Amino acid sequence: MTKTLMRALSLGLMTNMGATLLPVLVYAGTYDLTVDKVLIDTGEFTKEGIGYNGKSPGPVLRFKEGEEVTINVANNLDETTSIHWHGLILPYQMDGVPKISFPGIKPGETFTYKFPIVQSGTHWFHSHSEFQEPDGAYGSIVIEPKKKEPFRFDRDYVVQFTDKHPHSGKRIMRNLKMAADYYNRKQQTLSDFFSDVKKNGFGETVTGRMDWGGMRMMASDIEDVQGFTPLINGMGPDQNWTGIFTPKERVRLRFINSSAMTYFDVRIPGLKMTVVAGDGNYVQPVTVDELRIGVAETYDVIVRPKEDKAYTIFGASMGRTAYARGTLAPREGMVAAIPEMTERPLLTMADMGMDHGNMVGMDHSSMKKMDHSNMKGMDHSNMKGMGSEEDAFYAVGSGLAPAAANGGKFLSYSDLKAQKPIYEHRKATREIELRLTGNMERYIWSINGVKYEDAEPLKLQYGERVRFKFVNETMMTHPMHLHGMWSILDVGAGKWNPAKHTISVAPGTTVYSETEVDAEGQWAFHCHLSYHADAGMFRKVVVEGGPKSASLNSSEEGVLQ
Ligand SMILES: [Cu+2]
Repeated sequence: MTKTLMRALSLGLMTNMGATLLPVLVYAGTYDLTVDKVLIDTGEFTKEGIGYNGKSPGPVLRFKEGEEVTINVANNLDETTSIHWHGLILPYQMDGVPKISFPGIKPGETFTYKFPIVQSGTHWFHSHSEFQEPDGAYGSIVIEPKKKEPFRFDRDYVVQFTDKHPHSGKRIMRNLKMAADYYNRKQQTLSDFFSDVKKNGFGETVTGRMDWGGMRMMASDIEDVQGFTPLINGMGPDQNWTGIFTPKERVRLRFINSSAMTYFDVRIPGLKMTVVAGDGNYVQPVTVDELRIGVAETYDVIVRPKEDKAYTIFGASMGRTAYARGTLAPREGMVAAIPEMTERPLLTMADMGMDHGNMVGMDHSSMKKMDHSNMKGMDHSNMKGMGSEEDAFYAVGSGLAPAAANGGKFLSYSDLKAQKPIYEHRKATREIELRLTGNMERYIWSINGVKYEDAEPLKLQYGERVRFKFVNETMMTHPMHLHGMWSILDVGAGKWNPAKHTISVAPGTTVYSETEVDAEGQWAFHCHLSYHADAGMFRKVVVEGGPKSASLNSSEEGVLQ
């Protein structure tokens, strides 16, 4: 593959405590990527897309913690491109967001990224220009740690999920703007209506329908872009990506969700998965039967297949309109049964924010200002709660609350505890409220009711610890991604709260994360659903007052992506 043209050990200089200059060895690697028009074949359809080094997904970039990387990115497209290194901590000029970090890479141009690798784990990279990412411009990153990993494994596979759509990203956005339900085929039908009447009675069903209409949403509106084929490492369900193992080996799977819009519920029937890392950071191991991976998140799991047989890696989309399928097998060509998808979830009144029993951070003070006047007579008692135990990161009674297909353990954010906290625990210096807002009918997505073009940058002070309060006032789940700095998710574990780069906020919930503002410059902060980000659920963040901030120009505004 492409990975390394030249790797060299170069000589660097480092000051040691006694002010003597001592030479130290610095590992430096040079990598070359081309950005190309490529052909994508999902097994169900073929389309033109965008990839790296002639393929989508692009290569797995393998770095070492402590390495100085030089990455030459040559743009062979006839439009501007960029690469954002998702989850990597680096100087903002290397972060790859056009108009925020740098001007972008023009057609025919080569841009050289150069930065130190200061972390380890599973990450990925993607274009931050236009709709190149949904069109296929992504790859994965595996960083080998300096120290021994805190768990054992014999094999190691990247398992990168994507949602390939026959339409180009541009066309999808045009269609969504024209009719927000353009791709939502699983709307409740008339026969659903009659079966609801049978179950719940006429009055309640009609009231329910009217409320849904008033919200401009359908109860089945969980995936606003349907009609895609889920891929694992670029392969559709029939193409069946396969990872080989020898029975009793410990296999590390690096799940990455590089989808434009799709959450996946991932399980491997017959195997338990031990989650050992989330978003590239080690967590205290937790063994589960199934997990939900939000768009842009990564999870590392260890599985131990003991039998000489094949196992299916099964990723059902959250709205159950499609599934990803791959295989773990002792030999090529072996297959296991493909399980049925569990029932498609329906949103409930709880997902509209009607339920008040919730809230992870225990702050009830700012429940959404919703108009409850038309809710009179609603009976909340028969709300469908799918999970057996409550997951604090879903509204009580939420139709989206996950449950393992085998009745076992489903991973919750509450299970994620840092293995070793990155920062000392301290009280946040201030709180910033970010209401996730939208108008589904016009396909406008925004933060605090203001879309990106109309918003002032969010200003943070270098050295402060900010507590973000995400209040989801929409009926969709939004994976919020802050660039350049960690988002320490408040799972109620104090100093053991896990550091993530992407925080999924379910409908009707309030979720808190804290950020140690330790990276000066200009950064992007946005929903990672491609079409929500483009529609305006996006902010520029400016970190002021850092050691080098005098040279920053925070006045340049730009429209995203
Ligand atoms: Cu969103």
